[in-house]
Amino acid sequence: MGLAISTACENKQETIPENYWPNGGVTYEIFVQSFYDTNGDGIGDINGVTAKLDHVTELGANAIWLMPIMPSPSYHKYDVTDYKSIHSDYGTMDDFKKLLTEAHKKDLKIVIDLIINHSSSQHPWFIESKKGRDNPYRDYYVWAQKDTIAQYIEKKKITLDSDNIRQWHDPGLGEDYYYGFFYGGMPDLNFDNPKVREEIFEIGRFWLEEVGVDGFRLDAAKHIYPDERAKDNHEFWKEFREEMIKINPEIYLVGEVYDQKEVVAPFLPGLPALFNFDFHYTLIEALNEENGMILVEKEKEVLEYYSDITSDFIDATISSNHDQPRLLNELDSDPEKYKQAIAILMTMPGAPYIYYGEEIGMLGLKPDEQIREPFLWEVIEKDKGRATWIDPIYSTDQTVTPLALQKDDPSSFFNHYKGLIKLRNSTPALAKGSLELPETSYGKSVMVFSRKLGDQEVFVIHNLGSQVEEVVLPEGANQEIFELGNIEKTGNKIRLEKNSSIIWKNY
Ligand SMILES: [Ca+2]
Repeated sequence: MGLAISTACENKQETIPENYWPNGGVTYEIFVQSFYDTNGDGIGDINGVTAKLDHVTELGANAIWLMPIMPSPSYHKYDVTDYKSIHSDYGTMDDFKKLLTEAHKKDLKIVIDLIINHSSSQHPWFIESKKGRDNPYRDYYVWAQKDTIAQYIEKKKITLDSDNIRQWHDPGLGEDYYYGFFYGGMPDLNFDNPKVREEIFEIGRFWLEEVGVDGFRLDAAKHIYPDERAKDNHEFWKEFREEMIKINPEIYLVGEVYDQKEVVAPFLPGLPALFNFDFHYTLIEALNEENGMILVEKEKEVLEYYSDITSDFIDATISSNHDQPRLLNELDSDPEKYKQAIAILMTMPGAPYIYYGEEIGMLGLKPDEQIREPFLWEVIEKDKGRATWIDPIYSTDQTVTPLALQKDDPSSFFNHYKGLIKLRNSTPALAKGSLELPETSYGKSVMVFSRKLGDQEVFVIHNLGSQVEEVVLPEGANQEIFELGNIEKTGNKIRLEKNSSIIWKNY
């Protein structure tokens, strides 16, 4: 034991550890449609992502998650009509392959959204399936006779991630209804059919092997089978992972299981990374209720709960995403709370996700289109690539400072994000360390924890409140590495004003 410690001391790590991503790295989520338009049609495109890779590397992210890029009749593209090509609004497969090449040159990974729970009702499979009971594609979807599902047709309960009350839909062609969890335009695929499973595995192989993506974000992963068949869901994803590992042993799979940790955790053996929605909601609650320890305690609980199932997991923390109101709106549009929220995200365990536009403080509230507004690269007169497919309501030049201007302002959101990500990337204990809770108690609005990796320890204190808090310098805190807001230090006494934060390391 003594030997191990002294060896570690001699090799003090100050750089990013090997295999850093995806375990502790930062992923940047892009809605291509609103990102950067290169051909002047008003719609962001794949070439626009390629053109702006330097933005992602400057920010310090290690990977990009692209929201759906496949052909689809909807602007959001979560209902696919062709699983093996690129939406023509976004460009071509060649454009996409070029993006992969350029991203990989910059050591950026590319993860794409894969939507397999359902297809579009305009997918050729469904068009065939609707034709009748004898059609070879009939069993690609879930059909039932009206009489056998009578009690479900009138059901009234909605779930967390669908406003849809009735999951059975009448195609208007006779007695049979089809199942579509989200709505009638998204019929659920029938995973009891081995042919469907093989089609899906084949789609995965195509993107991994022939195209060369680094992984998938699996949409609606909880709904492959209905809720009462949870075990079948878990087993399906294990099988999917096994099939994908055959092509790329380092494949990254991150799943969307929109639920509490008890429901989320059993998916880990199949989906080693899962979004931590508890983190998102608790982060907002902690800041708005000025409750210092609620997030630390919740996160500790989640990590312990996950660890009981497997040690092989990635906690994909999120501060917001394309389905949530913009984070700044959730925090009363208070820039100090917002900056602290990011300081918290970047100092807590996990592999954080940043939703595009967050780094410049974009705004947005439901409906969903308005939380997916065009990125502001430059002041509008000079912004060559600004998307115009939608009129922004919340993120305009009057409310959001475009990126180009923020770059020159040391106190901008962009430089705040950039500074924190850099700190995280250069401090291994912050990226991959354990989460240690304090033994003593502090004021209600004080968040205190430390992160340990090997012999490195990082001490973090945030005052989430609007009132001044005083704390004592933690033992072992030798070198200050970050400060946010107004802080006064007198000897070992630290005085933290509203939404201020301070971080030290032991060496
Ligand atoms: Ca375009």
